[in-house]
Amino acid sequence: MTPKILLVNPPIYDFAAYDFWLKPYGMLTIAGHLRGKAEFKLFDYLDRLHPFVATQKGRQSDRWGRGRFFCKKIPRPAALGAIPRYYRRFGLPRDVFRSFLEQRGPFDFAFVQTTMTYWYEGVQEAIEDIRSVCPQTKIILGGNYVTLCNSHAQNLGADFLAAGTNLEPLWNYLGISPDPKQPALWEIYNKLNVGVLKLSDGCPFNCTYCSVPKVYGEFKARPLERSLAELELLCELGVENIAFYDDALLFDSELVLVPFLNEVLKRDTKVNFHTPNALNARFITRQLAMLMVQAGFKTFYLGFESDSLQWQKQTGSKVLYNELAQAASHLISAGAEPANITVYQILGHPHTSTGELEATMRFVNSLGIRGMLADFSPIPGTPDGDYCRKWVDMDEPLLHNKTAFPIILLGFDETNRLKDLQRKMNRKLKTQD
Ligand code: B12
Ligand code: SF4
Repeated sequence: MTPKILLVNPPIYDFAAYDFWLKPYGMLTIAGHLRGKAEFKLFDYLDRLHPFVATQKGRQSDRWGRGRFFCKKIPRPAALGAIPRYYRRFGLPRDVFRSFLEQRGPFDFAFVQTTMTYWYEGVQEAIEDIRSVCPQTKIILGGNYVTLCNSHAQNLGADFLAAGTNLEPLWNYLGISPDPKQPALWEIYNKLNVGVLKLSDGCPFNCTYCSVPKVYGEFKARPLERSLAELELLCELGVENIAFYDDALLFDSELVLVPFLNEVLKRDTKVNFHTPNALNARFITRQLAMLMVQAGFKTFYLGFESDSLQWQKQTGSKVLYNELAQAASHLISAGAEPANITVYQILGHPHTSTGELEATMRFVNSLGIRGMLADFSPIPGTPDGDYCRKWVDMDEPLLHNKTAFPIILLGFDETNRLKDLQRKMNRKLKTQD
């Protein structure tokens, strides 16, 4: 008999959350590998095209498909009690999920996506509801939280944890053999305007604040044919905006991104591409910038963190200030709108001084492009995350929260001052968003 599998993307409990092209891509990828071998149902609490959200005010998408989630204020959990900001639950209401379970259940398995380590409260809520309405269902968790906080995740009450990238134990548990040539299961959405692609896994760098090198190992390209089939599927479903979730989208571009984009142009595919997970400016040549703009890239997020050479050297030398300046100039000459080029600068990193951060902000501003403060989230198992045990209990994932950590390190007033300064600098650019 074909097994019945429920796919769940849980609600988010956090100080802030915004639909910045958020999709449960790991889970959809796994479900895609099982296409035709199971009967799937999806409940995505963060789906802003769900009929419930359509009835709410102010939830419409911007021109690139981003927007605000439905949310409710809730009390802060004890671990975050000292952070003076409102805490919220983002996503569809709990009773909408419970009636979905009553009407569509029972299920043999439930896959639950986990993402940020500090979002586990939403995962806990979803597990509780599945357990109470469909007690026979075997609950399977996978994704970042399970991989980085495995022993914590074991206490959440799931039946199976799919940690890391080796999926053999999962296929054995399900008793189904996968077809890895299949694209992600995007057709499970009733309505879709945003999609995600990932052309590669891993990253050749080894930044001291990042978990990717340890989790994914060496950089590897994904099969081009599968990515092109996935792009075609997304376009057939009416998707207009696609975000890349690659960690090193521009690495080995002659072998990975360039052939993909050449094919996009050859097929005359009309879609807007976005890079919320940051590009490495070092790899943006004049030619690559032109190809990206021509193929439909609309927003460019560049990972910079700091203009200090000392800081870069200490953390992995990802990118240097002159490389950022050159990339910005190539992108602008290629026709990218300066207002759509944004540079991430790390706020609340334990080795960055406030003076250094302000200098970085001024440098980025002098290039005529936008800066965005990327609040530092300490990640367990990374050198910088482990160093943060000096300030927080890293065994409590709520304390990896990106809003909380800079406040704990720098104080509330100083964090707000830096955020205001960034807003002022961006306003001065006199560019439109
Ligand atoms: C895309 C991405 C984002 C997106 C949002 C993604 C989302 N849907 O929410 C954006 C750009 C918005 C983002 C923002 C941030 N991110 Co981010 N992001 C990622 C990235 C690149 C992918 C996450 C993802 O979707 N993975 C799923 C897919 C793409 O992975 P996959 O390889 O196909 O999955 C395989 C397995 O893992 C498994 N699997 C995965 N999911 C599932 C689910 C099930 C059910 C099963 C069975 C299996 C399974 O199967 C797959 C096949 O092999 C990761 C790094 C990484 N490579 O994982 C960082 C990462 C999750 N982000 C991180 C960070 C630090 C951030 C920011 C804090 C950065 C900042 N300072 O602003 C913010 C936080 C945002 C917030 N609101 O709090 C950290 C984690 C932090 C933490 N404490 O958890 C990571 C790990 C990167 C890092 N530096 O180490 N991020
Ligand atoms: S370049 Fe980016 S993905 Fe790679 S290790 Fe550094 S922060 Fe992580």
